[in-house]
Amino acid sequence: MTPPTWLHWPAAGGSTPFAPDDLSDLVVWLDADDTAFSNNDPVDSWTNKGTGGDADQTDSTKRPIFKTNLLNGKPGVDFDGTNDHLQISSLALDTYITVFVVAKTTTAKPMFIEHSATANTNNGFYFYGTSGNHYNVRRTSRNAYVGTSGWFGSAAAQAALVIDAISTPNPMGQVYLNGALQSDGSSSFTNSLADSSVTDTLTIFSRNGASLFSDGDLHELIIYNEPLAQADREKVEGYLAHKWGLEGDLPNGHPYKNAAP
Ligand SMILES: [Ca+2]
Repeated sequence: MTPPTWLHWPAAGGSTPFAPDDLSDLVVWLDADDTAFSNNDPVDSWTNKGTGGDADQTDSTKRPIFKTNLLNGKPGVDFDGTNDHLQISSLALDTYITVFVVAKTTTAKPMFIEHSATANTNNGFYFYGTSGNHYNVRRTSRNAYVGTSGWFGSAAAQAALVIDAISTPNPMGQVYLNGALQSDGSSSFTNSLADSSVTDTLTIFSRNGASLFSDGDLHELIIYNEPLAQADREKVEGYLAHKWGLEGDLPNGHPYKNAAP
């Protein structure tokens, strides 16, 4: 027999706890804590829980390695810094997007995520750490941002919860580290941009699979095809921080400092 509907739980419309797909326009969601891989498996294809395609590597020598215990007892995908990378082909991204990364990479070969190979001269996007202790976010030649120093500190590697919101047109872009705003977009890039869509390859932990290979661990990558409002951005920050044991790094006063959303 069919049980009475009042026994069903949770109630329709409720969503507790928060998950990234509670928000619309989720195009990329790679979650190392939700895969079918076993320890030391080469990652040939990382399932994308967003609407875009999976993150693949057809060359067996260029596959990162899944590890079950890399960050506070939780899994991650370990890139070798030599040639490992993953790619999502034919991914459509708008001009204004929001990117979240939970990663730990070395200062010598820091995190690099790129949509199209020539992001500094066309409508592409890239987001990377530089050897000068900075993060750089760029969306076309007219819309750039260089983060303040100190992102990596002096340690060789650092767990990071990173957010980049590309938003209209003032500020041109923002980068957050562990829920704290680092800086708004460069004032030297003041042209407003239409929110147009570009379809290209998203390369993860390398520049176009040809140079600047990141050395370290990726735990979660989330991209929304819109600039998230503050309240939504903070939910994702809180979700990621508590999931990966990084909530102690959230600033005091963050709405999800003490409990996950
Ligand atoms: Ca390799």
